Amino acid sequence: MTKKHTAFSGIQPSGTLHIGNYLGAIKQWLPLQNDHDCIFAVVDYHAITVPYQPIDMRGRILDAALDYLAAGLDPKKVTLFVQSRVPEHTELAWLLSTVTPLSELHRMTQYKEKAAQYSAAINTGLITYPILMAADILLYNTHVVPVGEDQEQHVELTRTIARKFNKRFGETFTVPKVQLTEAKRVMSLADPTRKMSKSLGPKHYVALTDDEKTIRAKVAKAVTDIGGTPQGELSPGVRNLFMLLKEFGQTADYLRFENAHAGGTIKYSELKAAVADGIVKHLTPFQERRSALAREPKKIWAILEHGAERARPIAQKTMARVKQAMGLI
Ligand code: AQP
Repeated sequence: MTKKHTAFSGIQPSGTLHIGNYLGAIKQWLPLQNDHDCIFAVVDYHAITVPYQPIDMRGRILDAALDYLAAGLDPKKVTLFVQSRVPEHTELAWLLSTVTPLSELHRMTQYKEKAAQYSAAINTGLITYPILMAADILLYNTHVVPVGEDQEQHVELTRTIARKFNKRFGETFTVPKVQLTEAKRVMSLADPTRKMSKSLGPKHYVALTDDEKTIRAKVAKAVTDIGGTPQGELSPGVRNLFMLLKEFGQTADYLRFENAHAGGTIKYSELKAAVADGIVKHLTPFQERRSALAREPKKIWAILEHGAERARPIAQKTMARVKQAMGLI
């Protein structure tokens, strides 16, 4: 029997998950759980690289876990855990930092964006973040990393780190590959030239937990034509709405609006209504499952603890191999 390939991914408990996180990451985790060894983490150590309130953190971790489970991850099939419950993540990150060129970290787009966003509070963790992410991935002998496009550069760096380590200390790590979805970069509703992000603020995203009224209001206000779009091309906002319709709506509606756009008869208010209908229809059962799960927080913490117990021995085995390769044991 051939060994199953491993998939690893994570999401930061840095606020409400949104439809960008869902379409770019979580949606592709669902089929993977049937034919891969899946290890999915709530990466809390990553979330503390930007300002946050300690009192909120436990609740945010629980929220992220609820989102995973309500989206359809089956804890019997996948290993779900909180990153800080497996100390080998930070231990490996230190060892990997000794083979990671500092120049590579300075090149990372996410670092540059976050450093600009939090310019008054740039800490070292913000720049070493990709090394911790490489450790997250490499600890589990990961083959595929299903993420959104914004994380592609970090996975590329993980590959570089793995190759450098293998070259210097002998074959130790599996070199992982990134896996992207069709909706790999969902754009902000309020500023469609930027990626939909939790930290941009609520008007920029549709949260997985937004109620129908909020969803309709946010989509109705989505920016469409901003001028400067070349003739015959879709503006970033309209392209984003079409992508959302493709993901959440009916094919017949998509084709109808595509024709209307080509013929110059499209009404954006109608396009937005169809997009909102699709999102509401999709999120309603998700929110029902989430509410039911939220009634039993102890069960969710137990699932996460059980996941950490499953992850730990794999991580420990990798650490032993790494330390041996480096001459530390
Ligand atoms: N807009 C997006 N489109 C597609 N995929 C996305 N992802 C995030 N935004 C989009 C993917 O979701 C996964 C988890 O992301 P994360 O929470 O770990 O960090 P992030 O990429 O930094 O997400 P946010 O919303 O932008 O958070 P903040 O504002 O806190 O930084 C990843 O696979 C990511 O690619």
